[in-house]
Amino acid sequence: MYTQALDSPGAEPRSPASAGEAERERRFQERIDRDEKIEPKDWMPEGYRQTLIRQIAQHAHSEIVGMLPEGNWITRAPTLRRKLVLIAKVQDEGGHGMYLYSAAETLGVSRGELIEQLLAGRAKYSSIFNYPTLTWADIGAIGWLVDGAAIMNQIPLCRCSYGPYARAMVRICKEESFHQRQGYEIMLTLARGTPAQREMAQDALNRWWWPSLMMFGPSDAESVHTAQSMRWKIKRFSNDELRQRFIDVTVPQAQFLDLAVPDPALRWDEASQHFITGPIDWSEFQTVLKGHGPCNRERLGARRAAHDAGRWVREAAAAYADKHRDRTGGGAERYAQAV
Ligand code: FAQ
Repeated sequence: MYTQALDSPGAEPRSPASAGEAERERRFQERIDRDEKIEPKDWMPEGYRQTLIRQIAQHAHSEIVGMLPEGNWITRAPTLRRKLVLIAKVQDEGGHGMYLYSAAETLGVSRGELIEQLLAGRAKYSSIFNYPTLTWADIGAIGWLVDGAAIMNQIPLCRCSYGPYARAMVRICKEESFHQRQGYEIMLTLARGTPAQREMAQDALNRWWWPSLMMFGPSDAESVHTAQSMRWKIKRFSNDELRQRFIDVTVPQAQFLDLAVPDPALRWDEASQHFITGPIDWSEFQTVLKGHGPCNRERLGARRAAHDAGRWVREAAAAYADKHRDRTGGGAERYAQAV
């Protein structure tokens, strides 16, 4: 995707073209080291801008595609209360996508361009959303595990060096926290329910556990962007550090539910005070990233169909903007561009 425009991933910042450029990069890094926020109109190295566009766009796409697995259950939620909560959650995710596209736009890329990359299959979104939601318990497991992993990854992003991304993450994290609790509450209800409900909860944990661990990205040894992103304070922790934190808080939650984590090698290590898991099957992660996960085709197909179905709304908004441009001084036009 956009990374192709970058220097070789994980490499040192580009050798500056001039002494002036070197001086600007030095001052930029000093600002980062002082924990100052970088704002859209500030000078920034091209690699920093491109890294942020890549990460924020991938994050925005994940929120939008992430609406699909849960959206699948809105019509079949078991009670009116569950239905209301699920609709609100899925709507929140759409909102997160919108904030994030807006944050990316402050870096000089248009939302239309990013959406076109997604629909053309040239952009990444989180691997986790290429798995199917087979039963109602999957909605509980997504809230508990997927939102739980998302929070673990995203709380540090509230301190990201780029102001618009950091500020968007504050509200997103508050909402994700509610999402995580609603998921855990579904799991608790099922785990304390009938034997069939309990079995459904266990089956969902079996299927979502390993893909949730993969959400944090490749191991530190394989992660191409972490070192540079941490120097720029875009990322504050490595993929493995965040994955370990997630494991350490989630295993006791599974124990409270009296459900078994599907990992025979899982053990508590007294020396390090961490839960140690068995090996992650990274070949599965790579398969999903290459587009061959269980639902990759279905997800992109659904997004393309939604985009086509919404064409008349965009056209109507553009026509409205044209008609009222003079009267509103451009306000309606800005509205049309935003929808
Ligand atoms: N899936 O060098 P790294 C959510 C790619 S939101 C797909 O370690 P980086 C809310 C990575 O892009 C979930 N691709 O990369 C919700 C790179 O590819 P590239 C999304 C992945 O950027 C809940 C390559 O592998 N969250 O769940 C994945 O330093 C419920 C090398 O990796 C965010 O996007 C993956 N899992 O670290 C919604 C958070 N992992 O670009 C609905 C922001 C890695 O070179 C329902 N993003 N890759 O072609 C981040 O924190 C980082 O981008 C990481 C990856 C940690 C995801």
